[in-house]
Amino acid sequence: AGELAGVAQRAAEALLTPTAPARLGDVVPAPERVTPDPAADFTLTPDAVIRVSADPAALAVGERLAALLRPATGHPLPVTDATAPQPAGGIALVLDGDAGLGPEGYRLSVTPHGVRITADTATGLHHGVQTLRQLLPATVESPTPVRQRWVLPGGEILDRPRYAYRSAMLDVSRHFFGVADVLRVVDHLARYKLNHLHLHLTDDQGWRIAVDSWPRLATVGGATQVGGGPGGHYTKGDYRRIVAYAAERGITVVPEIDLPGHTHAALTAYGELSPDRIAPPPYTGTEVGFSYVDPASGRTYEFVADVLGEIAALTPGRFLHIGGDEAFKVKGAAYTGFVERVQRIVAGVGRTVVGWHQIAPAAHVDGRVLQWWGTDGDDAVTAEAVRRGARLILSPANHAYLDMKYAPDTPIGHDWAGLVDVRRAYDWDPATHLNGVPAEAVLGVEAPLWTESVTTLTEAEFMLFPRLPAIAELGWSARATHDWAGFRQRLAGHGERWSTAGIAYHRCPTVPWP
Ligand code: TNX
Repeated sequence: AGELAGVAQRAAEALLTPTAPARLGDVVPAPERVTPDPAADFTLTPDAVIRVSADPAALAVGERLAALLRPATGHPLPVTDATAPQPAGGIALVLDGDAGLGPEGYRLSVTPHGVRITADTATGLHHGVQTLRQLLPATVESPTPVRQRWVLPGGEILDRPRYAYRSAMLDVSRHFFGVADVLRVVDHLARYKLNHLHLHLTDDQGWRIAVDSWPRLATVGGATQVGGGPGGHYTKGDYRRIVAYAAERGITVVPEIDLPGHTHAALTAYGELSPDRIAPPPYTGTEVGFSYVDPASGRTYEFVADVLGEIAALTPGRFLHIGGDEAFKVKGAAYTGFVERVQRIVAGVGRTVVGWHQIAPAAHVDGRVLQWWGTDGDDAVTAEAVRRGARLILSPANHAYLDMKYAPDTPIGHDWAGLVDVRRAYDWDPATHLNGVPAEAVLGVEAPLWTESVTTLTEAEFMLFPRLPAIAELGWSARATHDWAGFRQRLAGHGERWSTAGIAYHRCPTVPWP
């Protein structure tokens, strides 16, 4: 009876108006090499099986692929390991350590007989799955079954990233975002093949991570936010959940403890860190640059070592971000001396330091990374730090800041770095953006979302879409693929995907949304 039902369903599907398949190159970020074969389209039928190399991480990718496809297709899509006989018409995820595609690359081939994704690593398979998802009709994003022929365009894609660091930042301090919201943001990053999530965990308005050795940081320092709402913080268990969920999707969490400025929330919890030793009342406004921990007090460095030690123990990734921005009241040698001491503490816990580019004047330490957020490509101090060995993450505020307004009438966001429409987000080159910085010094790109004016997940998504995919493409795609005319066409097709997935996005007038 099951078999008959399958036959009947296939007959019914054949009668459906076939939607034009996506074209093989219609993928964001643009793949390195696309070889279409119009004679080789494949239709995913109800009897399809997902066959995966017998490896736990690869099998987990297979299970997530099945979970992505089941709701809209209604197909059972059982996941089996590679020892099962190869069924006709299925999807194969093949782990091949000799594929030569690097730590994140993949090869995807579509023939009338099935889809095969090959990669050296489970992360590569995961990226290939994101491409596969985009090659199905937009209705695949539906949370409920859709009557539809699930056609994939035939041919082969070979794909690898341009940069090793591709990231977005979420400021959970100015407004707190709970674990469920953060996991959904992780899903958005995964969709566009980003591989880092920078969490801005502390600032003047809130301290968002539990620290056992200084418990009031979270309980007192986390109790409010911009505008005076209740705020909140992550328990260590919450944070571990975020780290694990991200890791399953090829994403490394980069935690930021912003020092020595942007520390008002910490001072409300521990007055002893303040230059006057008095704990101030909470701050719920949006000014910057007024607070600092006392760089002349030994207690401050005990605090930093305790906090960074606990954060490092929770964080498997190699990077710890120490902030360093806008510490206007800690000047000259007091500032560089503080940063150098904190850089040594980070090295002491076995991690690589990242800081906003204001830390450039401090001495070099092995591997250090500066995150450049300026708006003018002439920055002699940052270029000099690069000559001394620093590498760069590029987040130019006038291109990559997701809290900038799209247009004068955007209801939320800032405009101190100008308006950032999707074209402005897309039209720059990380390799040549900063004068005096060689292309090899660029580790990658990051799109930060500051949340002074962003209060809900829906508002965050409105600021992310469609600019996050633009920055993701700068990070992933070879420069040779860079082309605004082509990008706006490919991006346009994603509007329907986002709507179907319940994501409210900004309909930039420069993109031909359907
Ligand atoms: C500057 S960029 C800041 C943040 C603000 C942001 C608002 C940077 C490292 N610091 O504290 O939230 O501008 O756009």
